Amino acid sequence: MNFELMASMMCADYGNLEKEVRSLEEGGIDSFHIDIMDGRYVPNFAMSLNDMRYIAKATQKPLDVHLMIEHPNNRIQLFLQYLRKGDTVYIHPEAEYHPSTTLQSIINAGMIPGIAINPGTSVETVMEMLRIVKKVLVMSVNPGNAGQMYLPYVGKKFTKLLSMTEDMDFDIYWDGACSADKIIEFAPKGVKGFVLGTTLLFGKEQTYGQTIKNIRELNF
Ligand code: S6P
Ligand code: MG
Repeated sequence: MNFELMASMMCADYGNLEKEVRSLEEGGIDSFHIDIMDGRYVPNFAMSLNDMRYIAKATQKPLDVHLMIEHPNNRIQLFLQYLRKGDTVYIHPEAEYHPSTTLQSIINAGMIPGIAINPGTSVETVMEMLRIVKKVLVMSVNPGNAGQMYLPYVGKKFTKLLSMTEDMDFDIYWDGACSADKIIEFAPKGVKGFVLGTTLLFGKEQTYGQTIKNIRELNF
């Protein structure tokens, strides 16, 4: 089964960031998920511009930049200048007056445009944007922190979005409390990729390589 695995870098060991990047690459991760926070849109500061820059320099793998900041359009060029074609930038539509303008800036810079949908945000409110973006990051926890519980009511939203991907031409990605049983259930249904954090990848006894291999060998 073909699906992508992204490492949630806010969960990495910052005392050994270069080693973390290398181990994840060697372990077979597909891309690096970068959770940018401003302490306003979400009640936390996880990663910021320099963390993203450093990881962009440290790897040739794609970055998956998840902007949890107010009014991303005001600062979008700061981030885009350090990214490469093939990197993805997700914004939260509620954080912007004119999210389609911000998405257009991402497209114009050559990056892949995405939106992140909070657990409490309904598909209906972002419908038009589904025609603009290539990726939809469905949050299965409230944004701001790693290590939270999966919110079961989000399952129905995946089902709804999965029925729309072909007509509207976007792919669906999972962010938050991703466990093996979720991959087993949702990868065959068409969820294209999964952000791995403390639930499955970080802070475990086994190496990243062993965990990633086990996930790829899951029995569907
Ligand atoms: C949450 C953030 C996520 C987390 C990820 C961590 O605001 O967008 O990307 O880093 O959910 O994974 P876990 O398994 O600790 O929930
Ligand atoms: Mg995220």
